[in-house]
Amino acid sequence: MHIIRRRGWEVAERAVTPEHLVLHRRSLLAGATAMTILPAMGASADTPAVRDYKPGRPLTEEKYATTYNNYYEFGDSKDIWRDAQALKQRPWTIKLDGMMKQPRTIDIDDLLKQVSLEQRVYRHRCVEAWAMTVPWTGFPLAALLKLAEPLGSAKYVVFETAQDKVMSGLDTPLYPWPYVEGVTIDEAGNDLAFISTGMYGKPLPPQNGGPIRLTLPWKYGFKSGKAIVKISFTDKRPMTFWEALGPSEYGFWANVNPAVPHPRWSQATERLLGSDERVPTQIFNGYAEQVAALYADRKTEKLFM
Ligand SMILES: Nc1nc2c(c(=O)[nH]1)N[C@H]1C(S)=C(S)[C@@H](COP(=O)(O)O)O[C@H]1N2
Ligand SMILES: [Mo]
Repeated sequence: MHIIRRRGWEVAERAVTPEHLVLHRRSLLAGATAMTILPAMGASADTPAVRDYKPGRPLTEEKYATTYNNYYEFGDSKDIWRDAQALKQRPWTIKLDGMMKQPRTIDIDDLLKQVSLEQRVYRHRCVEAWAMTVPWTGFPLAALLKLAEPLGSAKYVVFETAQDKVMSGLDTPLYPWPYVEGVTIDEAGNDLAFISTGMYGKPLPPQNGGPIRLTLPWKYGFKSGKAIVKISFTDKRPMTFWEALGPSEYGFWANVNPAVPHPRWSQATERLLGSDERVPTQIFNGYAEQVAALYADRKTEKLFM
């Protein structure tokens, strides 16, 4: 059974879901479940209760979220979605290694059997000052930590993403491939930290990071690595792809903050994909209540770049 859990940070369903998505919601969710978990299961998805959370934004239309992408492995244009279809989504394995109880490689479908899927509507804020609001399907990163059993001495979780022959961008030697991102163990355990395997009630499209990506809604989008192939536990802070490229522009923490401009542009507002509307950017992308405590003892770090 596919249970949709709703919590305080989620945006009220009615406020964010265009009519046609509400109507097809049950079948879409059933579809995603069938594709990723139990092929024989019937459509038993519960329609979630509509609760009166603070007003959200409209969901970004699927056609915009799936055709305007950042995915440097496929090049530095936003128009990579066709090329990304060449990335095979199965078989797919993820190597778990480093400071953990039993390093191993797991098949994505075995992993999916060991977690319960849920849907979360999150705002996504790219450091380039565009934003989208997406219904993701997936599971909490905390559930993966529980399976992996990191040692008490591990302080960071590092995500390495795919390098495949269909990715023409890998030929650009300018970039420090592979794409690597990381968070602290505490950040990884926060309730908001999510692993996405679906979007809009369907399997995650390759251009959005299928078959499996990170989703960290309070950080700039580049922290959310696509097409994860390796997850490591370490006591050393990793050098990440964007920090290696431009340490004065992209740091390790990369928490969203409208008051801290990028060296080359303001972060005060953001453009909503699919419209020309600009809206104010919020600290921690509006998720301060859930994540601010993570940084209480880190006041001397460059938390917002
Ligand atoms: N492997 C990989 N992951 C990546 C990127 C990338 O270039 N390669 N770009 C990041 C950036 S900058 C953003 S804004 C988001 C974009 O996700 P979307 O295309 O699903 O909107 O993916 C992030 N994850
Ligand atoms: Mo981004």
